[in-house]
Amino acid sequence: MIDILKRVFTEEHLLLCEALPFSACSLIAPHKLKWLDFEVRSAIIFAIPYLVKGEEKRNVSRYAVSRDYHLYVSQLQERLLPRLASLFPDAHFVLFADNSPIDERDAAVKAGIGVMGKNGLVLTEKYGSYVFLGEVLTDLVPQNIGAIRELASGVCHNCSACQTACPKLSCCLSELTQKKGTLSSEEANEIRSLGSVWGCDVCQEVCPYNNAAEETPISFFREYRLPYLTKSLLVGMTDEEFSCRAYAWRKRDTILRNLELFESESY
Ligand code: B12
Ligand code: SF4
Ligand code: SF4
Repeated sequence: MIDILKRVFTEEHLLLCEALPFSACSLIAPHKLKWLDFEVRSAIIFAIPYLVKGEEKRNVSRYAVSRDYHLYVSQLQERLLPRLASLFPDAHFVLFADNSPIDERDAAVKAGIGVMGKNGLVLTEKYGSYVFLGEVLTDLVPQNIGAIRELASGVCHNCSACQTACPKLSCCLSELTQKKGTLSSEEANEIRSLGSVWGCDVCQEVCPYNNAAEETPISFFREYRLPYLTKSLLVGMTDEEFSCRAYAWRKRDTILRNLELFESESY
C-alpha cells in the first residue's frame, strides 16, 4: 500500500518519505479536525520543492516570487484526492498544507523528510529548506506503518551560520513584513535594512544545506514570477492578479506600506 502511495506522490514530484501514525503528530489547531467525518489514523507527509535559481535582484522572499503556493496546493488536491479515492475506495483522505491542524515541521522530521535546522526549518537532502510541507490525513493504516521510526529525529550541522546572520531585533522579520497597520520607526528601519518587502530568507541563504539544493521540477513555480516588486507593478495588478500572489491575504495596504518604506527620503 505504501508503495502505491509513494508512486502517486512521486509522479507529482513531491518529496515523500513515509506515513506517520497520527498519534505521533502534534496538534496545533485541533478544531480543524472537527468537520472531518472520519477518524484520522495516519498522516502522509510530503514536501513540495519550490526553488528557482537566478533572480539575484529580488525584494520578495523566494517562496513568494511565484504565484501563491496555496493555489498550487488546491490544484494538487484536485488531482491527488480523486486518484487516492479510486485506488482506495473504502478510505477517506483530506489534504492540508500550511493551514493545517498539525505542526508540519515536527511531523516532517518524524516522518524522515528532513532534519530540523537551527533556523527552525526542515532541511531536506535534495531541495534544502526550499520546500513547503503538506500532508494527507487518512483513516488508512499503511501495512508497514509499525516499522516506521515513530519518533525519528535528526539535527542539522549546527554550524550556527543562520543565527549569526539573522538580523532580527524584535521578532522574526518574516512576521514583521506581514504586520498590519503603522510600523514604529525601528520596525521600519529593520525592514529597510533587510531589503525585502515580503518575507525573509536570510537564515536559509546562509545554510550549507542549501548550497547544492536542486531546483523545483514543478512548472507551477516557474511561471508568473515576480522577484522584484515595485509600486507601479503592484498598482497595475488587477484584483484577480493580485489575489494570486502570496501576500494577497494581507491586502494591498500592507505590501504597499512596505514598498513605500524604500521610497521615503529619510531612508
Ligand atoms: C505561524 C507560522 C509562521 C510564523 C511564526 C513561525 C513560528 N512560530 O515558528 C512566521 C510568520 C514568523 C513564519 C515565518 C516563516 N515561515 Co512559517 N509557518 C507557520 C505555521 C503556519 C505554523 C507554525 C507553528 O505555529 N508551529 C507550532 C509551534 C509549536 O512551533 P514552534 O513554537 O516554532 O516550535 C518548533 C520549533 O521549536 C522547532 N524546533 C525544534 N527543535 C528546534 C531546535 C532549534 C534550535 C530551533 C530554532 C527550532 C527547533 O520545532 C518545534 C516544533 O516544530 C507553519 C505551518 C504549520 N502548520 O506547521 C508554517 C511553516 C513552518 N512556515 C514555513 C515557511 C517557509 C516560513 C518562512 C521561511 C517564510 C519566509 N521565507 O519568510 C519563514 C521562516 C521563519 C523561520 N526561520 O522560522 C514552512 C516551513 C517549511 C520548512 N522547510 O520547514 C511551514 C511549514 C509552512 C509550509 N506548509 O510549508 N511562519
Ligand atoms: S526568517 Fe529572517 S528574521 Fe526570521 S529567523 Fe530567519 S533570518 Fe531571522
Ligand atoms: S545554517 Fe547551520 S546551524 Fe543553521 S540550520 Fe543550517 S546547518 Fe543548521
